[in-house]
Amino acid sequence: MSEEPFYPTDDFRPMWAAVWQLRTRRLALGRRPLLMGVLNVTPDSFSDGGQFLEPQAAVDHAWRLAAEGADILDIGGESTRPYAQPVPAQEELRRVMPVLEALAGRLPIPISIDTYKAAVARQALDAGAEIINDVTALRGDPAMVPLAVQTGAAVCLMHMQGTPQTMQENPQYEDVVGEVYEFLRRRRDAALAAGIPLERIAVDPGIGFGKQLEHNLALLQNAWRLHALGCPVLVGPSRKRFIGQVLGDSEADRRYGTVGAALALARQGVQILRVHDVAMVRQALMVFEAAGGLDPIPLGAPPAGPT
Ligand code: HH2
Repeated sequence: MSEEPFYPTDDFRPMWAAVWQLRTRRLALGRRPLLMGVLNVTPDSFSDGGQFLEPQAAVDHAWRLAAEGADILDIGGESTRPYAQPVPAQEELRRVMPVLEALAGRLPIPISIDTYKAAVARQALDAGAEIINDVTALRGDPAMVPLAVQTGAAVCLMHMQGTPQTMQENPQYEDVVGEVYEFLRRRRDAALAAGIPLERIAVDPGIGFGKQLEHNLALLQNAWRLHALGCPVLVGPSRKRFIGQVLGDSEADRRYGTVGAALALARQGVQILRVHDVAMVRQALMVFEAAGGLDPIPLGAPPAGPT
């Protein structure tokens, strides 16, 4: 990693990814991040577990997220929170497929399937999903890479140290930003070598996946460095534990802290944010942009004030 102090400016933008090619459409990536709305059809997700297990409740929530301005809907049927138990593919399919079938072809925004199991991704793609959001970065199931190649699905490659069952048992790094960067570079190159084009690949540092507070903060502060991989950068800070740790209050309402993280990431040109609270984050980002929050900071001394 470069040691020079550096802050991204508009001069740096031309090398950042400007589109994410999905299976059947292209998402234009602009200055303000797109929002991936989270829909967990699980009994045990860390912040919304059990809320959308009933298919109709999940479908209603999907429409609500789209109405609030989500650009992508991410549907998951297995929690990957620390210590969550894996569920068999059949159970994951039983949770997500009725929801996907009710939404596909109707919901105007593209659907992403949050799974590391090829059997789940295959059926979701058949039903109309456009993106495979794989928290194992396509390492969890050998059938996932060929599936992505054959279907032309877009992929999100996320960094995780360990597995959800082990990842919070004292995760260690010498240089978390450098190591996560290298991991994503290797996974990007493996995807490219297998035949997944660069424009279909997004990368994600995996906030909370095998990371302590200092690691999460270093990754949030340095997310802009991932632009050098040439792929859209996606980050999921939403309602995560680091927020309570920063606040020194494990009971705090983490939605406010999510907004703070989202603004810091937007400032660094992160193209996609995965969030539960779409309306709240979207409104904050729109006002942040209008107030100049995405403009380069003018360098040099401030003009002399009145004497
Ligand atoms: N975080 C979670 C799940 N999937 N995918 C990506 N690409 N990036 C993330 O940061 C990410 C993710 C965990 O959050 P959530 O879905 O709310 O919880 P759970 O895994 O308990 O369902």
